[in-house]
Amino acid sequence: MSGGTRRAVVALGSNLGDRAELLRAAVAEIDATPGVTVVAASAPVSSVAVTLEGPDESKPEYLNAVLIADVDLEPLALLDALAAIEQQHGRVRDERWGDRTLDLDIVALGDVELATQRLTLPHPRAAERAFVLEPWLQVDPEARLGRAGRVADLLELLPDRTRVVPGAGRLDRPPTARPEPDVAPTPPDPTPSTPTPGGPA
Ligand code: A4P
Ligand code: MG
Repeated sequence: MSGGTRRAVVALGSNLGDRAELLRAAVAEIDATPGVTVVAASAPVSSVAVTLEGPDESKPEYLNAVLIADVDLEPLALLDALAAIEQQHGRVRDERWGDRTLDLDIVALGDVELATQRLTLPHPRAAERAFVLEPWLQVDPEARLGRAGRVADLLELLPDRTRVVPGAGRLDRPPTARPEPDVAPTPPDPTPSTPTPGGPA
C-alpha cells in the first residue's frame, strides 16, 4: 500500500570534510532519488557541536541545513535512501552524536507518527535544536512540527542560536549564482591597443 505523496522535512548536518560542498551534494542526490523531489533547501547555518555531554567547542563546528521535499516513498524506503547517500559520503558510525561527514535525518514525513527501532517520526529531538528549527523556518515560516506546534514558537523557547554563514546562499540555488550588478560594466577602451614593437615577448 502506498501512502501517496507526502511532504518531507529533512535535516542535513556535517562537521567533517568540505561541509558546505557535502551539504550541496546531498541536496542534489536527494533530489535525484526516484520518488523524491526537493522543493526548497535552506542556506547552511553554523553551530557548536552538541555531544552526549553537551555543547563542545573543542569539536569541529557543524554546518546544518533543512530541505523540504515531495516524497512518494514509504518511510523506511526514504530512510534507506538517505542512509545510502550518507554512506557514499564516507559516513562512519562509531560514536553516537560523534563527528560526521554527513548526517541526514527525517524531521517529519507528512503527518506520519512512528516509534519503531529504526525510525521515529516526527524526529524526537528536532524541537530542542535551533540548528534544525532555524533553517527550517528559513524555507517555511509557517512550519509546524506535529503535535509540538509552530516551529517559530518552539524556537522562542530555545536558549541557543545558530550563526549565519557569510556568503553562503541557499543550497537549492547554484553556487555560482550572483546578484545582477547594479552598475553597467565599464565599456571597452575605444583606442585599440597595438603591440609595442620590441616589447616583451
Ligand atoms: N532513526 C530513528 N528515527 C530517525 C529519523 N527520524 N531520521 C535511527 C533518521 N534516523 C532515524 O542515527 C541512529 C539511528 O537513528 C539510525 O540508524 C536510524 O535508524 P545515526 O545517524 O546513525 O546516529 P546519530 O546521528 O549519532 O544518532 P541520533 O540519535 O540520530 O543523533 P541525532 O539526534 O541526529 O544527533 N550538533 C550540531 N551542532 N549539529 C548537528 O547536526 N547532530 C547530532 C546527531 C549531534 N550533535 C549535533 C548535530
Ligand atoms: Mg542521523
